Amino acid sequence: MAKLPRIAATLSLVASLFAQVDAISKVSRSGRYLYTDDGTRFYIKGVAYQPQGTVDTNSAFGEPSTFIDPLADSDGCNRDLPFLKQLGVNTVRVYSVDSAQNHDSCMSALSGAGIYTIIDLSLPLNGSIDRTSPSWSTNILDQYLETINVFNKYDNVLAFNVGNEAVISNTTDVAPFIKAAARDVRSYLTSISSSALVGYAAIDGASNFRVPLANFLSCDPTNSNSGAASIDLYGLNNYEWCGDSSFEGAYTGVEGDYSGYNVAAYFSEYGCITSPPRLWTEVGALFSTQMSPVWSGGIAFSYFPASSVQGQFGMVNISSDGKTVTTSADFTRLQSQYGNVTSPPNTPSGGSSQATYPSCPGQNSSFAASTTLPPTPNTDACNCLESTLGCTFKPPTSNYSAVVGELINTACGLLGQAGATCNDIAGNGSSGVYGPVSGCDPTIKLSWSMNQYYQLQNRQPEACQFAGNGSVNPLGASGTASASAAETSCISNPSATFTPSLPSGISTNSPGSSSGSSSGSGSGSSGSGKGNGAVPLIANSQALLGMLTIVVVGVASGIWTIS
Ligand SMILES: *[C@@H]1O[C@H](CO)[C@@H](O)[C@H](O)[C@H]1NC(C)=O
Ligand SMILES: *[C@@H]1O[C@H](CO)[C@@H](O)[C@H](O)[C@H]1NC(C)=O
Ligand SMILES: *[C@@H]1O[C@H](CO)[C@@H](O)[C@H](O)[C@H]1NC(C)=O
Ligand SMILES: *[C@@H]1O[C@H](CO)[C@@H](O)[C@H](O)[C@H]1NC(C)=O
Ligand SMILES: *[C@@H]1O[C@H](CO)[C@@H](O)[C@H](O)[C@H]1NC(C)=O
Ligand SMILES: *[C@@H]1O[C@H](CO)[C@@H](O)[C@H](O)[C@H]1NC(C)=O
Ligand SMILES: *[C@@H]1O[C@H](CO)[C@@H](O)[C@H](O)[C@H]1NC(C)=O
Ligand SMILES: CC(=O)N[C@H]1CO[C@H](CO)[C@@H](O)[C@@H]1O
Repeated sequence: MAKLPRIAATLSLVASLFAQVDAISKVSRSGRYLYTDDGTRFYIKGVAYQPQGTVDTNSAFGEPSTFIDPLADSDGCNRDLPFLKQLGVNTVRVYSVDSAQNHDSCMSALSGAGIYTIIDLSLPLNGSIDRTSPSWSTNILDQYLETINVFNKYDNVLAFNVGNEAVISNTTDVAPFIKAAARDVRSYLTSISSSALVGYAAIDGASNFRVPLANFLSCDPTNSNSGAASIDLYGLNNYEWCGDSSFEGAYTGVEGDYSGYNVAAYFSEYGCITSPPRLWTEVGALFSTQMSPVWSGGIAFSYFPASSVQGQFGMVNISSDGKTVTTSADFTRLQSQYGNVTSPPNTPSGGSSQATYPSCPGQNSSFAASTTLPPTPNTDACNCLESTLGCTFKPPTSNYSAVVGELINTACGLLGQAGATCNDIAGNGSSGVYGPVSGCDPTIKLSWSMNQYYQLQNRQPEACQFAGNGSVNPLGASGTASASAAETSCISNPSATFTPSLPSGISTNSPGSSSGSSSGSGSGSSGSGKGNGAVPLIANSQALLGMLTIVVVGVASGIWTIS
């Protein structure tokens, strides 16, 4: 983690918001542990803090299709703050935030109460790396950077998570996309002198994929002990301790699995509900010398009501007028347990841990991730390419997310019939092969595939119709050779990694209390045709029309999942 101080302007802004209280300490990682500025080990004593969105009933993991940003709801924060203080938490985890909203009030209130935030950068559906058809593309990168940009001015952001449960046992080929996201987010944070940690929250499961995944996310693919593509903070969503278990009964496995781990680790969710009542006796174990060599605390799930097929996880109810909080016995028991965590083990002392970044785990039948990562999504290169296309996607409505996948399916099917492929827009985290256009926005991938077909059909106007979704660009390339040359010219270094920057038009002076962020900012639609409706997707290069569902516009990976 960069040790650079936050910029002075940021400090003075935040300090002025609550000059009466001591500023919250910066937390940084040294090796596998977290420390506050005075060198004391920092443990996450946290609770998940997000009202549950509308659950997508098509989702195997109970993932929501909408979200409510709790950090943009100042009344809600004011209502909840006394209860968060009562619970004794020092951290809340928030699963999705809206970068177009103002978060000053909540963030200041939390900071004033000594409460850090762990912010997940993903959004439901189109705003996350899709585990069924992953890509690390400009639309997701831009969304992540916009959120970071908005939260960078606050002094109580502990970490930004680049994903939650995106990698499951049979989708370990998604891991390179997550690691690329961590690499680019880390690089961006360094460029803006942010000390926030880069995190990922992993699903629990068999150790034969869970452990290599953890090692993969914190390894150095270049074998030079570099942390450039490493996470800082590994989260495990762990529900193993049920009822009144014991360290021996619940946690010896995970303690052993991560005993040699090189970066900080915590339980990004915990709190089993299968043997009610929840006694929260795992808190005693988690903050003991048995667990402290590996773990730096955890996030109890969940403050707000949250239901899964397993049952109800919430600890409070909110009245229908949104004004009153009713706490449950669950809440009281967790409060009592957290209240007893007064001085968790303070070893090793600050600064004594050296960062090491081991080589990456090899591929085998239970772990498919290649150490060749996707390149940094390159907006300029993608926009350049788009301008050269002779046939492009012209969305008939602003709500085109549903049709993009279907149309890529159609276009790639036509290309397959014509003996061509969609390889250039595809990426494969198992082979480590990423097409030059694979990091572009889905709409540009679609335009690319429409144009390929149009060029192959000798630019007959009807080859660009796509039932009214295509539009001929008279200035575009004429001929397949010309199109190919234009692509090579625009995307001159298809495997480049670099420090990404905010999309143009986004101010680095993030929305302040007075500027009133307009709904047109943030991840809304922009002139370049990205934004609203962009969906992560992939095309199978060999598919033939009518034989396969080529494009999987799948359920977004783990925005909020309860395993
Ligand atoms: C992976 O497993 C899930 C269930 O755990 C299943 O729904 C999904 O279809 C599987 N995906 C693949 C690519 O096999
Ligand atoms: C694959 O390698 C990992 C270590 O990276 C190991 O934990 C796992 O058991 C291996 N899987 C198989 C099927 O051997
Ligand atoms: C919250 O509401 C649910 C559903 O009505 C109820 O089962 C539960 O007991 C309530 N909890 C509290 C703390 O009031
Ligand atoms: C907290 O500590 C007090 C004093 O040691 C003890 O009496 C109490 O049982 C503990 N509470 C829990 C929930 O462990
Ligand atoms: C967009 O279209 C999809 C599919 O046609 C539909 O499910 C969704 O509700 C629409 N969204 C809006 C905001 O109109
Ligand atoms: C990705 O590459 C692997 C290894 O080359 C291959 O087995 C797999 O079929 C490819 N996946 C797709 C979706 O093409
Ligand atoms: C665009 O493509 C979609 C999906 O194939 C199709 O339903 C629609 O009719 C097409 N045309 C227009 C004008 O939307
Ligand atoms: C990155 C992105 O495309 N985000 C969009 C996802 O969908 C929502 C709702 O339609 C839009 O508001 C976002 O801009």
